[in-house]
Amino acid sequence: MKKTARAHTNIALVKYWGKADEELIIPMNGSVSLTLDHFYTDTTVEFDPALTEDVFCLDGKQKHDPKVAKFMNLVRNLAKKETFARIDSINHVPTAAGLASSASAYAALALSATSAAGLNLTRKDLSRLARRGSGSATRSIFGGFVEWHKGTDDLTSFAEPIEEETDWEICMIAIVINGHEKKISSRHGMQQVVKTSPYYHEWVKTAEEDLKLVKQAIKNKDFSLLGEVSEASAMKMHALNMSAKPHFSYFMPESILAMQKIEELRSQGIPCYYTMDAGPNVKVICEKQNVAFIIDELSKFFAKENLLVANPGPGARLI
Ligand code: FM0
Repeated sequence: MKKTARAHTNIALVKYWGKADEELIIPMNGSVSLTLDHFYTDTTVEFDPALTEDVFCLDGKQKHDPKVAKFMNLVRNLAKKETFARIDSINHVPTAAGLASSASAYAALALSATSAAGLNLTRKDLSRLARRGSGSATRSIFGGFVEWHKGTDDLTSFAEPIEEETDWEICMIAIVINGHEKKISSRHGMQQVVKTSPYYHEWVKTAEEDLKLVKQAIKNKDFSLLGEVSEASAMKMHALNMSAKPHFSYFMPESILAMQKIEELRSQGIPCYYTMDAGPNVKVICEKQNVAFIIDELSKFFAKENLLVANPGPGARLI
């Protein structure tokens, strides 16, 4: 059977940064994210008895990715199946935006591969499975605001929607910054941080409070609380990177410029906050009514085509 699934990326408001179990991808702390509408991955899986190994194509180009093969073995184990599959993935992310994400990739693969294998997993079990591909994918099974419960093992570490269809007009503006920096994958970066940052246990401790506050902010539609906690969580994560041994950073000069501009707008009374992940792009958290003004201001410093607006998006689904 051939099945196609679509899953959207998500941006963490309270970040996941560090694993308690590398093999099962159990995080050190829980996280909360917003699934976005504009950036997504479509993945088609077809099992074919004629194949002697999995064939994976990303955006039309064949790739050798041992992580994908490993993930497909999990699906085969669940389905008690030995057949290999053809996997075709298309990333719908503006070219060179640097926002392509393992979150949408493994959420789409979890749904398409299990469906093509004849399994009908609950969304909770899909979330647990997606987690084995990439931590952030755990959350992309669901739409809107999502919480990943860290759990303690494979059964208890899964995501759940907080508000899947929110009528809160929250937006993200991604400021695309094309850096030529040496890339440090999130997998490697967080590992280095857990092992060597002298501040790591404070991160884990304060994440608990951040989770509580961000959920309270979502419940009460308290934008400034949401923004403050999200911005602080991101900056704490980046501070961990700078305190690791050897230290590293995802900041580029333009990332800092972007963050300063957002702080300036905020001091002028425009509610907006920023977050950053394992790359130089800055994402602005704001409300719909302020998007046009913020874009106008940012376009004095950044090319308009590098300012991408996204709204809350849906969970993974078959198409
Ligand atoms: O999304 O090693 O999922 O909570 O984006 O594959 O589990 O790529 F950069 C911050 C995502 C990390 C925060 O890490 O790692 C977040 C981050 P994996 P991911």
